[in-house]
This record gives sequence, C-alpha cells and structure tokens, in this order.
Amino acid sequence: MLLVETLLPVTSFAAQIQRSGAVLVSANHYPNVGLALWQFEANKAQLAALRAALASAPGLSIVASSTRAAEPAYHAYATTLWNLDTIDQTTDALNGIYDPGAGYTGAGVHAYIVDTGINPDHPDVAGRVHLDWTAYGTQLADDNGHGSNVAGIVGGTTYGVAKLVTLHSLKALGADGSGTLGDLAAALAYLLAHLQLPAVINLSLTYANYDPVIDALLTSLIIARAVITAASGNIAANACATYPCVTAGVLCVGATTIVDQRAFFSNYGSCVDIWAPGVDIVSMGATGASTTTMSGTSQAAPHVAGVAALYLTANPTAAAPTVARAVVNRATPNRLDAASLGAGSPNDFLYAVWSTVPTAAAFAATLAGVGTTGAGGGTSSGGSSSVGATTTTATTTTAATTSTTTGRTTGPAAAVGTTTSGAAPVAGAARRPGGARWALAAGTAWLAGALCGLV
Ligand SMILES: [Ca+2]
Repeated sequence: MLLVETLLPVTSFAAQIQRSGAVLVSANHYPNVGLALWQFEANKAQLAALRAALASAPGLSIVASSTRAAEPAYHAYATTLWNLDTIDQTTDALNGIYDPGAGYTGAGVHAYIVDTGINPDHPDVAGRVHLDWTAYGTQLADDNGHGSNVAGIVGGTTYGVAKLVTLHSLKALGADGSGTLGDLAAALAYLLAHLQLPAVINLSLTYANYDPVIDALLTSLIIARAVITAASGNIAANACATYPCVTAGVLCVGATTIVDQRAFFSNYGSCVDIWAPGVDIVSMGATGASTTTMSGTSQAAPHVAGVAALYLTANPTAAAPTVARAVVNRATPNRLDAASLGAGSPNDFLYAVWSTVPTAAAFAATLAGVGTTGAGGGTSSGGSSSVGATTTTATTTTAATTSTTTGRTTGPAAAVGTTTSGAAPVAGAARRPGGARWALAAGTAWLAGALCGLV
C-alpha cells in the first residue's frame, strides 16, 4: 500500500485525477461526515503524475495497490448509482451504499449475455469477458452499446450487481440492435453445447410470436441448470404476449423508476415475475472506458440476472427453478406503487441481499483510515461542493421492436432524475478517509487507487 499526503481544493480532485490520465471510476461525497472518496484506476506513470500533482496536501491520501486486489473480506460499496443503491434495501430511501452481503460477489458464476456484444476492454469488466460467439462474421465486440450496458449491470465492478462474475458474450443482435430468430436460436444452441456452470443467461430482447425451437432450447437450458432472465418488453402492454419472457421457467422482469413506480414503457401483468430498476441506468459503454445511460426493461432484466448470480455464488449447484423461486421469494413485497404497476402485476421488487445487511457503523468500520488528522473526529470545512457525476452519458431511446425480428428492449428515457450526485451520506460513519477496498478487474500493469480525505 502506498500512502501519499495531498492538498488540493476538493472540487479539483476529479479533474486532477483525469488530467493525470487515470480513469475515474467513482466519486462519492458524504458532507455530513466530512468524507469524500474518489476511486480510480491508473498505471504506474499516471499514479506518479497524480502523486506529484497532489504532493503537498495534508489530510488527504492516495491509497493504491500494486497488485490485482484479492476479493475483499467484506463487500459494501459506496455508490451514487440509484439502481444499485436501491436493490439492497426495502424502501426507496437511498443511503449511498450497495451491499449484497459478505461473500456474495458472483465469483465463479458464468453470466451469458445474448445481446449486441460486450466491450471487453472496459476497466469495469476487463479480464472477465469472454467473447464466445457471434452471428456477425468476425464481429465479436459490441458495435451498438446495448450489450455492454446490459453486461455492466450484471457484472461491472462499478456498475454491476455481481461484481466478480465471469461474463460471456453471444452476439445475436447486430449494430442496429435487432436480429433474427434464427440467430437467437443459434446462440442458444451454442450455449446448450458449451454451457459452463453455474450459469445465468440474460435476454434483454423481445419478439412477438411463439417460436417452438427457441422455447425448446430455453427449456433445455433451464434443465441444464441455467437461470434465464428476460425483459418484459417496452410497449406498456401485457407481458403475456411477449417472448421469450412468457416462456415457462424464464424470469420475466419489468422496469421501475427511482420512486418505485412502473416505468411508463414497461410491460406488466401476471406474466411479470419481478420488478427491477430500469430508468436512467448508468453502465459501461461499447468503447474504451465510456459509459452510457439507458432506460428499458433491457436494463431491468440484468439486475435480476446479477442477483441470481449472487445466489449461485453460495449455492452453485442449485437447480435453475430453485434459483428463480429464491429470487422471487426474496423480493420485497408491496414496496412498489401498486396503482402504477398495471392490472395483474405482482408487487415484488428485486432484493439483492442474501445475507445480513450491515449497519452503517459496520460499513464505516470496514474503511481503512489513512493519513487522517484527528482520527475519530477529523476536520470538516463544511460546505464543499460535491464532485459531479463520474460519467459521460448518452441516453438511448430505442423503442421496442416487433414482429419477426428480435430486438433490444431499451425504451425511451423517462423524465426521472438520476442520483449521480448528492447521494445520501453514511449516517453515523466515523470521520475517517477510506481505503481501497474493491476488487480490480484490470491487468497486472494497472493499479487501483482511492483518493480520499476530509472535506
Ligand atoms: Ca442502499
């Protein structure tokens, strides 16, 4: 561990990190406890440049690990992402933490993303992506962005539900976000022959008519112990007419908003099994370290896939129907605005916690205090501005597809604000800067770092 004292105006930290060439992966500010934490990834040269630039600041620290981090003993992630924040609790009062519970990481679980491809180079997933199959010649990587956004929700280190899952891409959808039922069937047939367990399969796509071949393949995959999640569709209609969501054994997922209402575009009804966040979801983009913000039941389904992967972390030999039932049974009942859900819909919202939820004090205790002044009390200047969102966003507004083609189910963005800044503070947290405490999915030439301090 390296420790460097720093002194720069709080508001310049994010820019300073980016000027050094390092990749800023998150920024969190907890003004009522005087704590700010920026997480970044940098190579050695970038870290040296950052260290030099911050060389004269007391009360702030850079903590870096020169090796790929081992899985932390305990997982509680400070986050400004509302979608992650909300699924580890039973109300919509966000607390700035996503904590699926100790040991629940998705490590060892294979998550298959049948979509437009996955960006294998994004630092959020680098080293954990396998580009298994494509229906598009030599085009393996994501040429659309939809698949990367979806994959990041399942398993991104920053953006994801199951942060250590192994991701597999099956590119059945083209650059325009649509594909043929034949290509979907081919992808599923490939999966049936090459499935590695434990496994989840996410299908953020819909088609309008029953297809016996695809249904048979899905059933076979479920028997083979793959847990399958699918988007309920984005046409604000009864999901019982939406395939493959309606296929028996497939977890059919509807989309909700930050205020616990059905997203206006989300399909609904008795064929929906569970609800999950699906509006203004920030995740990784198709190129480099870019990010995208997308809305749709396409974004809701991978949250459920991630929670299933968390369950499989601890229950790797469970049958797929057992996992699906566990996920639905674990959901928070009657949390959502019932009037918004649509006729026949269950009122069950995804809950990601399979073990004890920690107290805020327990979370604070896991932070490694470094380079502080006034340990246990700290100093707080108060009134510092919070760091803005760590992402460059682009909202995708692709509508659902119909008829005989399959298509991604990212729908139009709703007019609901994001929570990428001003996250609720960690109540009762000690005034101590945090340390690096996440698993880094980058190569060995990279360092994980956290710039933190009292503000
Ligand atoms: Ca939370």
